[in-house]
Amino acid sequence: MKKIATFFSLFLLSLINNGNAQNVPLNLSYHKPATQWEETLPLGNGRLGMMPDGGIERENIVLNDITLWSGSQQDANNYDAHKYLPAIRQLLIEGKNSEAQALIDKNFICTGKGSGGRAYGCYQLLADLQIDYHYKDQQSAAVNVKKYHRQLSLNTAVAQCTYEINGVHYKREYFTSFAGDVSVIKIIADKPGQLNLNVKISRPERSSTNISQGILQLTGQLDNGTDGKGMQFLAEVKAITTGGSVETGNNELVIKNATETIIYISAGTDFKNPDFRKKTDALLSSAFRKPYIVEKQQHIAGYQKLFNRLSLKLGSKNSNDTLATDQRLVNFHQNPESDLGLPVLFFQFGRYLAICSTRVGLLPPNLQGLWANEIHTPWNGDYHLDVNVQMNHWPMEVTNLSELNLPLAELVRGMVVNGEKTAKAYYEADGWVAHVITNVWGFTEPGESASWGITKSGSGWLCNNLWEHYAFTGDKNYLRSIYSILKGSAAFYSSMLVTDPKSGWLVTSPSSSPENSFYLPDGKSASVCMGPTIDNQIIRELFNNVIFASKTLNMDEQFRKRLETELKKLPPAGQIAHDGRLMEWLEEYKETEPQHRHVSHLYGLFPASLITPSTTPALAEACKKTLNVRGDDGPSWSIAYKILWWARLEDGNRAFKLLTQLMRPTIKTGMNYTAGGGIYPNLLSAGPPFQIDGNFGATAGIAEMLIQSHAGYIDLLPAIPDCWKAAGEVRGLKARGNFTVNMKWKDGKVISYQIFSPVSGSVKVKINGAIKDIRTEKI
Ligand code: FUC
Repeated sequence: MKKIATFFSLFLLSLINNGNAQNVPLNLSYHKPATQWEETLPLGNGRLGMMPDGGIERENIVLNDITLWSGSQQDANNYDAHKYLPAIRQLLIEGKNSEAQALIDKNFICTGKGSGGRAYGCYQLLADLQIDYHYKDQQSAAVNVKKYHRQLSLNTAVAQCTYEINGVHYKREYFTSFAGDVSVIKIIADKPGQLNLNVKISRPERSSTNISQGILQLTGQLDNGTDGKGMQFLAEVKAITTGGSVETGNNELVIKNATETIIYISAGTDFKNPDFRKKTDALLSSAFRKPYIVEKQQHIAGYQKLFNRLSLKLGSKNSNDTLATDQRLVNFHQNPESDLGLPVLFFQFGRYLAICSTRVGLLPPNLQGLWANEIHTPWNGDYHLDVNVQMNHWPMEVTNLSELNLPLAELVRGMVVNGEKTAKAYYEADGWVAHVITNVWGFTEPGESASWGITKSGSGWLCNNLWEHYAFTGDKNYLRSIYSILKGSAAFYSSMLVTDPKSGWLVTSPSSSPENSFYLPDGKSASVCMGPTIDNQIIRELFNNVIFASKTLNMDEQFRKRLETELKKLPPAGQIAHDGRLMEWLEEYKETEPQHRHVSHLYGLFPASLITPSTTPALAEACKKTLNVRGDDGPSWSIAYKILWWARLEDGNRAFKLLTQLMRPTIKTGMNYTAGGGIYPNLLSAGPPFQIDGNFGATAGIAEMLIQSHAGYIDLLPAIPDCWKAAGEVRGLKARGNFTVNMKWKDGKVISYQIFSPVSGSVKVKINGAIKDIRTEKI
């Protein structure tokens, strides 16, 4: 009976999978094992990550758990800071920015060491799993490897590695299960008794391993920054075999003469999960009781529920997909128009990474998603609030992964209590604020250096992400649930704005334009200023959103009126400098680094829609000039942002040029702030080092070339480059207002389309240059 039920459920699953099948196979493939971490294949199920290198004699597999953070909750607010606020503001009014900056460094930053402190913590790798493979004749094995192939299927979220040695075919299959919440590795030989291997687990520090009842365990506790007793973690490894045996050796599993083995890895931490040991045990034991094929099918079905919502095809055939991916990257770099399949793969890889690096109820993707191979992940692997974590979420709505925005909303909700303390301590202000960085512990204080740490658009910018989920879904219950967060953020800005004596506008003070600096008339340089353009734009957008929300939810009339009055006194969405560029600051300062990677004052163009070519053409022109002077280089995230801006400026060819710039092959890992970017052989994006925002930003950028919906209508193919015009098809893009869009095009013209909505009605759509009222189809 049980067998029949299993068969039936497999049959049903196969029907579902086929029903949604993506017609294009989407594979990352390679003809050799990875030689550096940036060539390994990222697998993840929103919590657990695994990156196998496919080694033939020794394989290293980096394991991750997205919750594994050192540090702890701390109060780094300087409660005396507000006493210095009047003096800092006065210095800024007098044009003494560098003196104001010095005073901030002395009295107006966080207490302790900020992002460099043990309590702030960092995201870390969980462990390294090491598998040593022993072949009959080890020496000849190394030289007699044939038909080596390693791949990651984006259609199934399963990685594979196959090869042949001395007439034996070996196959490994890896996945981080979306069903059983464990990592699984199956290793098969096509001749009996050929598998001999040892499995070990380790991490560079703060852990111990042991074996109990055939289970290899790694346990430890990270530093919390105070008494050392921080987050606890556990990873368990168990192997089962067909034929042969599993023995336990010196802290290792020894598999002898097997034909097939399946390795299960279960892991957890005590982050909001005091019962983690029990849960880790339970996940492990239910995994190895389930037939492998069922686990795999359920995994694929769980993953495809999200992934299969969208398919994209450029051109009439997908060329070059039999080539190794690293070779494809090289070819694409030389001749970007020769492989229309690679941008599709790269686009879908961004969606894959989103699905794999976050899940509802858990954490948003950090600077590296959930993949880290070090104890000290670059920039602590944290959440940067001056573009990076926001960019990680830009593809979520438009590429039909809406619920993956919710973990960010929950992270933000968790920041509010400390953000209220920060608002009081520094500004004696209402509401809540976050500056430039946060972690899983709710850090909201200014950073440890005035030059970058005083930026205070972090909380307002996060509210844009929270808002977009509402704009795309129209979900009023969700709006109600985030209203107090938005209102608290608006209340902060509203109560801390000051009047700029020169212009009479209400502006922030002190603040900065993220990470950038300028020359003062006396030749000195400074970062700290009043009313940088990004603050003005963020506050304008936030106030408008809160006003709209309070009307929609029919509440808070008094507060709404206050914002309406203040809105009239805010600086405009942008000012144009004498050289025709958009001004980054209230004053026409000369920037110290004209090609700076941040172009924060174009926030109004994207993600906001305060500047558009049709409503504010002069400002849009000024944005173009700004971008031309800034240049097209930078870390991958900066290039990805430029794709989005050029897409909003409706220049598809320039957006495509930037995409090709972003997709330069690289293997560089040394930190570079200024130029370079690039894509590693495993398609992860480089700052360098690896930083995932470039992937997410590029996926959002490609979507923005195909569809836009910020100007009161849906625009089909607003910025399609010439080389994509011949033919294409996309199914499942989303537009604001909860519309789902399918379309086909030929020679740059939309030739068929369908717009779906949960309610029947009509919507304005710009098709081939004309805006029409289109009846929607009911989902
Ligand atoms: C921002 C950027 C850097 C880097 C860091 C993680 O501060 O300016 O380039 O991406 O975040």
